[in-house]
Order: sequence, then structure tokens, then C-alpha cells
Amino acid sequence: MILHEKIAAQLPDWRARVTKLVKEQGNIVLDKVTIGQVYGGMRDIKSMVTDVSFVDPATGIKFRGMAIPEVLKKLPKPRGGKIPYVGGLYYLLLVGEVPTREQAEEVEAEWAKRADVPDYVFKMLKAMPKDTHPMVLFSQAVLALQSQSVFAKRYNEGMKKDVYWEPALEDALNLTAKLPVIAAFIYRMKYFGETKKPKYNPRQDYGMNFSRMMGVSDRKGYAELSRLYFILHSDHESGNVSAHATHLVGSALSDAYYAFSAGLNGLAGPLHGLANQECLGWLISVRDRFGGVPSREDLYKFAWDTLNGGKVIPGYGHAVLRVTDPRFAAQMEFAKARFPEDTLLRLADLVYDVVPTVLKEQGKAKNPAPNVDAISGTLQYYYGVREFDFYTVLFGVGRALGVTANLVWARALGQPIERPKSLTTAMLEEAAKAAA
Ligand code: CMX
Repeated sequence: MILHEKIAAQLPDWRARVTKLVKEQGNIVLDKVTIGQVYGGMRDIKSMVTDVSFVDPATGIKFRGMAIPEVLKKLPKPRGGKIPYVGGLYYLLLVGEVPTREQAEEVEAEWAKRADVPDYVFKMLKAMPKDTHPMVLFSQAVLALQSQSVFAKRYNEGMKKDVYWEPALEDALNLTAKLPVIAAFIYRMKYFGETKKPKYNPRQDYGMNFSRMMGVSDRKGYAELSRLYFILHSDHESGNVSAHATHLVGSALSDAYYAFSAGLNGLAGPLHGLANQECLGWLISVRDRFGGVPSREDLYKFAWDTLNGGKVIPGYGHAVLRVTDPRFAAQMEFAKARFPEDTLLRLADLVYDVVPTVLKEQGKAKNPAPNVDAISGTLQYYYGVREFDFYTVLFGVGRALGVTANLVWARALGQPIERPKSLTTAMLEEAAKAAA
């Protein structure tokens, strides 16, 4: 299998590089840690390593060193499509090279072979109470698949550490292949009461399969959006909650199913993946308040009213980025090319014009520009996926690509179990006294 071959070929050099670095320069100091950071969610402490993606505060996320516009331009696309194959992105994340069309299609074919979800998973989902949150269903389904883990089986049989990555790659492919099927099943079951097992069509790519299984009316358009959405949400370094949770659990040699289910549970939090539905909610509240797109002046006042009411303007600001999120820009470009007259899109565009000014005037937000969430819900809404609490599941399907690529490399490079040191508040007070 192409991914296996490509990673195996790189491993000797990678291992030598990492061993040399740690052995010869392991004592080099990278960062200092303040009491504020220890009590402040470890913000910004340089303490993790990943070669899969990097968030550059000035330009945004880079996948294997490539910025979003370059990724979207260079990755191979399905015939007749403008957005790349998701399989090509997965190849880029895992291998670190831009695939040829054939290589991207090979990943797509691997997914098609592995997409079948055992019946007991659907039975379990059907047995859950109707008001179960879709993220609970999604995370449960992932965990239920754990019995299929090749890593867990091989580990129990006994395997050498230097081959851990091989069954980890098998798990990564098996898991990511099944996620569109599970997500689409949850969508059709929860909101439409349909419980037929969705079928993955090997002649269609990941994006088109998802679109068809979701049952949206504009299949082609939604397939393009799905490809874009999964690519843009795939990875954002290792310190965000979903990536870090997956990495942490995986570091105990829990397999991809255990690890990613934990990552999903983190993604479900309102400070993480849930933000996209709040952004769309805010846009809709503006639309409903003004009966459409308001004037610039009215929107300016509405934004100030939101801030004066003690609320944040969702979709704006970022912990790391200091410019417009390129993931926002890519989605805006996608939408403007396809449905420029859509009311919510025109509204989102006006908000983009007005809100950064308001946030600058307020002077608090370090970055007054939009983030990925400012627009992603608007696009789903346009294609008829209007069940807000499902949006985090979509995020989860995309995020699986990045975190499983990281998991494979963590096993390949022998990353150890995570175990930071804790202190008590009294110890911090002592340290503060000693430093005074
Ligand atoms: N509206 C109003 N106030 C904002 C703001 C916004 N969109 N963004 C930041 N601020 C405020 C913060 O609340 C903070 O106020 P206090 O000093 O009173 O606590 C101040 O500006 C400084 O914050 P910051 O350092 O610029 O931003 P943080 O790193 O603390 O937080 C984020 C980043 C995204 C949580 C924040 O900008 C925010 O709440 N944005 C709105 C919600 C949102 O869009 N979340 C999605 C994030 C998507 C992602 O992370 O990928």
C-alpha cells in the first residue's frame, strides 16, 4: 500500500534525525514557563512536536509547510471538480509530499475497501435515546469500533516498538474510512428518523460519498463543500483540545479508536468545536432582527450592542492567529463563486467589513479578524444542512485526518507517554516569594 511504502522509506532518516537531536542537543532550552502559564492552560508553552502542521500567526495554518491556497491549488482534484480529493490531503499529511492523481486515488480506493461499518454499531446508535447529542453518538460509534483495532490485536500478540506505526496506520485508514458513513447515518437517523445503513460507493470519492449518504439535494455542490470542509478542518497543530486529547490518550498506547473518541469528546466543548454553530446563530439573529441584510450603520450598532451586552462576537478573534484566517478566506471564496446572492453570505461579507472595525475600536481583541467559524456554518446552511448541533460532527470527520496522521507519526518516531509535572498552589506561591 502506497502510504505504508512511502512512510517506511522515510523512517530511517527521520529516526536518525530525531535520535541525534535528542541525544546531542536534548538540553537546549526552548522556552521558559511562567506561573501565569501554569495557571493559564499552558498557553503558548513550546512543549509539543508535530511535523504535520504548523500555525503561523502571520499566515495561518500550514499543512506540511504549505499554506491553504497552495494546498487547494496543488492537490489533485476529481475530474470536473474544483476542490481536491480528501484522499490527496491525507496523503500530504501522512507522507509530507503532494501526491499525484494516482496516489490520491489510491488513498481513496483504500478508504472504499475499508468503509464498511459492522451492523452492531448501527444497532447501538439506534438504541440510544432520541435526545442524545450527535457528538455523543459519534464518539460512541468510534469507541464501539475499538474491537476492530489492528494495533490492539498486534500489541496483545506482542510486537516490536519499531513496527508500532504499521498497525497504527491500518487503524488510521480503517477509522477514517468509516467516519463519513457513521456521520451520515447519525444525520439521517437523528433528524429524519431513517435507519437504513448508508452504502459507500467505491466509484465515488470521499466527498461525493459523504454528500450522497447525507441526502442533500445538490449532491455535486455539497460534495465540493465537504471536500473543502474536511481539508480545512483537518489539522491545526497539536496543542488544540481535540488534537492534544487524541495525542495524550494515544501516548499511553491506547489505539486510534480510544484516542480519537477522546479527541471527539474534547471537540464537543463550547470553547472548541461548538463555536461554529454560535457564529451562524449570531448571523441569523442579525438577519431576523433586520429582516435581511442591514445597512452598514445598523450592523455597526448591533455589533456594539453585542459587545456592550457583555458577549463576544462569535467567529472573530483567535488565540494564535493575527490575521484573517485563511480557512475563512477559502470558504468565502468558495461561497462567492457559487452563491454570491445568498442573504446569509452577503450578511457574512458585511460582518467581515464592519466587525473588525468595531473590535479595533473596542481595543480588547488581539486579533479583530475572522476565524474559520465565521463562515463555515453559512455554507452548510446554504446546502440545506441546517441542524446546528450536527456541525461539530462534520468538524470531527475532518479533524480525524490530522490527528490520526499525527498518531501514526507519534508511533513511528517512538513518542513516549505524556507526563507533565504538577505543582500545588502553595508551591507556586513559594516560587513567587523566592523570585521576588
Ligand atoms: N468579541 C469580543 N471580544 C473579544 C473577541 C470577540 N470576537 N475576541 C477576543 N475578545 C476579547 C476577549 O474576550 C478578551 O477579553 P477580556 O480581556 O475581557 O477577557 C480580550 O478580547 C483579549 O482576548 P484575545 O487574547 O484576543 O483572545 P483569546 O486568545 O483570549 O481568545 C478566542 C480567542 C477565539 C476565544 C476569542 O477571540 C473569542 O472569544 N472569539 C469569539 C468566539 C469564537 O469565534 N470562537 C472560535 C474560535 C475558533 C478557533 O479557535 O479556531
